[in-house]
Amino acid sequence: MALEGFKRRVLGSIGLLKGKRKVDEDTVKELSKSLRRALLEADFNVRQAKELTERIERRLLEEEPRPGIRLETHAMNLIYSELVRILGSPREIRPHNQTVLMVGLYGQGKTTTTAKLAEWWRKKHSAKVAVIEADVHRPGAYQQLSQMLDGTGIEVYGEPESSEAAKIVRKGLKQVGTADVVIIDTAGRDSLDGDLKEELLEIAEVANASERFLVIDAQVGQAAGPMASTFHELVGVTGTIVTKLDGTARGGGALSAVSTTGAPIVFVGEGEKIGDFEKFESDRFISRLLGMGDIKGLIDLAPDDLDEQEAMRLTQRLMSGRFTLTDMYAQMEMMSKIGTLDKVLSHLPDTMFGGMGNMSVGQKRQMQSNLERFRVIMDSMTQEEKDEPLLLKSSRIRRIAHGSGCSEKDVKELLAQWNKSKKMMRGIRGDRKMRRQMQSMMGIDDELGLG
Ligand SMILES: Nc1nc2c(ncn2[C@@H]2O[C@H](COP(=O)(O)OP(=O)(O)OP(=O)(O)O)[C@@H](O)[C@H]2O)c(=O)[nH]1
Ligand SMILES: [Mg+2]
Repeated sequence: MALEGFKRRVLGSIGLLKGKRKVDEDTVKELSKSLRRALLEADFNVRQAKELTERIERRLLEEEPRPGIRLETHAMNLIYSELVRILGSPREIRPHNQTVLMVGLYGQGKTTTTAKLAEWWRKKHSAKVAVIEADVHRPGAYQQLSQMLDGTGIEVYGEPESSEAAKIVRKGLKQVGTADVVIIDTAGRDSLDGDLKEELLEIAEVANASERFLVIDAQVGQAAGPMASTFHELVGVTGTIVTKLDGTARGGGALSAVSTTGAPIVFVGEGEKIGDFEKFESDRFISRLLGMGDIKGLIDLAPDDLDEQEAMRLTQRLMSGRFTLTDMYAQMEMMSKIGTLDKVLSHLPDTMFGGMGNMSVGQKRQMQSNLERFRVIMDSMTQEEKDEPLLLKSSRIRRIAHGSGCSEKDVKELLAQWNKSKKMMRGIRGDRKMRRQMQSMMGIDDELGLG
């Protein structure tokens, strides 16, 4: 089932609670049934769907929503946390004494991921990593892998002329003997037919790998479960890597794969370049799946002195419609505390903040340098001026420019930016859908007086 469908169905199930102040058993049963249907259509296996919905049912009946939180939001949070639970806590895989076998269907990103993973462990863990190209079917596979790893110093073993994959692996393992980690890339399969099955089994036997990673394209929907189960029977999958999460797909097929194999997602691929690779975090993934944006990711970027509460308070204030220079200042301060804007924006839903998530790198850089300048200027303002920027006529502007060592033009630019930001915030406020999305992400309800 297309992922949009999954999200729609989940929202539809939750919709059954609309307008209710308390849960009743009938509604919960109905919700659970509808949710189970959604999960089954998303290729969850029957047992898993049953367990999941039973837990949600129980929690809905037993747990009171936090004060001020609507029942629907409460249910969404429960579903979210249960889905996260299914994906499990991410496994820590130490790059030491490991042989990793990469398997997966044709074109899913195995070769690219082999290179990414090798580089990840080399760079982040200073591990001595080697790779073996055991794909004897894709022309140029060895070259593709070597090219990606060019300049990293990672050893690439391959025999482009050979057609005997298992032999390559045997020789390769000997050759790279002293490496901490050896990663083996294998041939893609259209489907797992006889010969290829045979070949993979042979490779698996020779490799005797400590980890078998299933590489799966985020776009794979319905087919993911059965596909994963075939590979699982063959090699015993121990970890899942989801690729192409930089695209529009949200990666729901991966959930079915994980629920079939029980092998947690360990890493995700987010682009074609070797560095476009991240350790997997289940809560971010589910947020994305349910279209909630990566707000958790945003909060995670914050250092210790910036807690979730503060982030929420700010969001609330921004959405309240008041938007003084002080608010903009707080927003800037938070963003600069959190890190570079670039990092922040990449974690927001594309449409949020008037499409800021879509800004080009150049635009983002420009904004970053503006922010720094603005901050200096604002330090020369009185509190009253920051609260009521409309007070800032030419004599005050002159004074502030002088005090901050900037030009009057700079000060005017800041005011123009404030005007623009204010409009943008109004835009968000006026956009009901966006507002709701933001509020539900933050666990904020309409009743809290945001209207
Ligand atoms: N955007 C994006 N593209 C990716 C990602 N991972 C792989 N690709 C692209 O997907 C295509 C296929 O990737 P490969 O690594 O060759 O896939 P493969 O599974 O080795 O393919 P075969 O060897 O033919 O089975 C290439 O064009 C990659 O650049 C990713 O995370 N994001
Ligand atoms: Mg390949």
